[in-house]
Amino acid sequence: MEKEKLLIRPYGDRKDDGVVQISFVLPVPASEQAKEAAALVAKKLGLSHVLVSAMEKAGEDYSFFVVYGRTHMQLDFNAIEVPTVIHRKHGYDELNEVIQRDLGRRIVVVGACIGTDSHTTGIDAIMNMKGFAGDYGLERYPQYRAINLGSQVEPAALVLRAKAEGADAILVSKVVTQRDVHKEDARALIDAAKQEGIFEKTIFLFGGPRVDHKTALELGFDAGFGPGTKPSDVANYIYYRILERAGKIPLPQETAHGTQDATIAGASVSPSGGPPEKLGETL
Ligand code: B12
Repeated sequence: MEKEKLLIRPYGDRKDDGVVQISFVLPVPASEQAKEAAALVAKKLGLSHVLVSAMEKAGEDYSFFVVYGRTHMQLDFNAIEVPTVIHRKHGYDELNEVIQRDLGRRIVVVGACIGTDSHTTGIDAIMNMKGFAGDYGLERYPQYRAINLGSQVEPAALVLRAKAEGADAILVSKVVTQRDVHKEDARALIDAAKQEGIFEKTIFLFGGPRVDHKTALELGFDAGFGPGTKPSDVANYIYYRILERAGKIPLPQETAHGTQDATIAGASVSPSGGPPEKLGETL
């Protein structure tokens, strides 16, 4: 069914005034000429009522600007569809119980922050015992065997370790995204997994502050997890993905593996416009 249009535009003071704030650096020293250049940048971006509200020196021969202006664009919010990771969710004890009941073994996961990226906090938040935001990490789950290789791990090395451990899932973290290095490394990992013959049978999770589910799917992963992800989301997702691959629960979306994914488009999950439904607390 065609959804009713919901036209929106940004606002700062009054609804629909179109006011936005942008900030950027210009490679010239701060001066009245530089300030005018900043205003021109905003106008060339299509803004009207431009106001340069701050100009600061940002190193030798560079200046930083904060500029206000009005945009006249609007968009139909209801026409936006974003693939979102949706999964059923059990509490900690219950998840351990259902894994034991349905799989009769521990789930093995191997994770790392790959490439030259030295940020360990993201992968640690998901895998380490302590976890994140009051949510236990995978190491804490008796039904998970979680092997965290840390940071600066070559994609091929992560794949080889996962293969040696017979991992159900590979957890990849990328925090640095300069020059799209996160995508480059993610592709290298998927290529290595294909070469080692474990692509089809392994679940691939991609996470990081600038990672989203859509990008992860495009790169050949099963799912993408961004900022605020809790380890319990990951623990539940992997369990359901294993069941699904075993044909135990039918779910709607195709993945790079040609199997159904535990993911559905957020927009169609929640036609009421409310938050996506987390299905039942119990099976
Ligand atoms: C702490 C930090 C560092 C520490 C890292 C310490 C450590 N042990 O990790 C140090 C000081 C070492 C560092 C170094 C650098 N940093 Co730094 N760093 C940060 C900082 C301040 C916080 C990052 C953080 O800890 N976040 C907290 C964690 C918990 O959040 P998260 O990573 O998003 O993880 C969550 C989700 O994304 C998700 N998730 C993440 N991974 C995964 C994986 C899976 C499988 C799943 C399911 C989920 C998941 O779950 C997590 C929990 O919800 C950020 C800026 C910021 N405020 O974000 C810059 C930042 C990330 N750093 C940055 C940069 C550029 C660097 C350096 C390259 C700087 C330099 N020129 O040397 C170096 C890295 C060098 C290298 N070889 O990698 C940039 C990255 C820019 C970009 N887009 O590429 C940032 C954004 C700062 C900035 N604004 O410029 N950094």
